[in-house]
Amino acid sequence: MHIYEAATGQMLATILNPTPGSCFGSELASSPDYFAVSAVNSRLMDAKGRGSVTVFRWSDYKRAFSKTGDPLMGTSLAFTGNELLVGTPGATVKKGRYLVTQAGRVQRFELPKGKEGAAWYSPWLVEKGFGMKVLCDGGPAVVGSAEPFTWYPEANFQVFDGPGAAPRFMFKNGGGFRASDASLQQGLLAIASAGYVALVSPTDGAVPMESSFSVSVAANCYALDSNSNLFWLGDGKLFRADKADLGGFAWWAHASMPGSGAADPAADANGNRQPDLVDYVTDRAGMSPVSVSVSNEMLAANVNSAVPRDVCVRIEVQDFAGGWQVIGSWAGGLWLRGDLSQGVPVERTWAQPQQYRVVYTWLGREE
Ligand SMILES: [Ca+2]
Repeated sequence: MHIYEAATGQMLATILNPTPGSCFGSELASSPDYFAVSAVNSRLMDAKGRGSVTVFRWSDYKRAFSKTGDPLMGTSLAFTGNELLVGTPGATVKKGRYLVTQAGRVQRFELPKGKEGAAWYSPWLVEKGFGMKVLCDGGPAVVGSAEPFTWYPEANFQVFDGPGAAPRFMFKNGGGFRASDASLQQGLLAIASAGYVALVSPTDGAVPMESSFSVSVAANCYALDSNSNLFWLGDGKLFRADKADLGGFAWWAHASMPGSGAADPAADANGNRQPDLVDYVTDRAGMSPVSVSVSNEMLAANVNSAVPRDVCVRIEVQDFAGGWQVIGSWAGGLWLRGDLSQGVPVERTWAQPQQYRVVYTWLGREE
């Protein structure tokens, strides 16, 4: 394995394979102080032999510790704050008096010496694809389980909040879901399958985007840049979207929570310090998505077509008993009831001017 200076291309060091005959360098991971190199014995699920993982110090490229295990040990690697997570699909594990084959596991080794903590397993234990992916970007760790070698593949992703934590099931798609690749950046998990990419929040499982592509070109590449531009490749094209524009109200509210990195204080249109429908519509549609004018005898309203499609706009007027009556509603770019853009007659006296209000309703699923 060779180490290069990225800026100059100069080769800094060469590390020889400590276990000749193995695929040293099959997976890599790096933290500020350490880097890990795995030597998966074979990519085939019926592999014989041993896999291994070695951790080196960046300061002198010397070995910190090395671990050996099942053939596919080190198929995935990820550093957390003070641990290295090592995924081993198809691992054989001891459960009481029995040996369970094809369980899959994620081992946790503490830095710097490699003291082993309690491993993570699938809640179903026997799930040989468990550990195919291990991802961490500072928050909870995500373990991907995929069985891409079967004719009827299934994949799922589980979240582990910390040492000793039970898995929190997060994302699963239907049969045939291969999860050919996955990555975790800026608090968003991207999962690629053939012709399909999904973005998922590992915090609560909110899905801001699921895209499918018309042909079988894999959506196999995605990146988030520092300006929250999201890029993904699919259908032979490079797509770009602003992370803030993804998804409907559920995702917007999620992304606007403090600490998410996506909150914009200026987006609190109604000043109640909470992300809500009014803020959402204002943020997505512009400052004045609905304008209402009242003359002596007519009320007219114009709704900006940029109002999100998961929001229904209702215009209500107060009747003389003090109640509110819907006189027009608008959703998905259409007036559903009463075309207020043409103006409708309203009851109005000098003694009691008629009041109106604009009400937003979310058309999404309540959870
Ligand atoms: Ca608000």
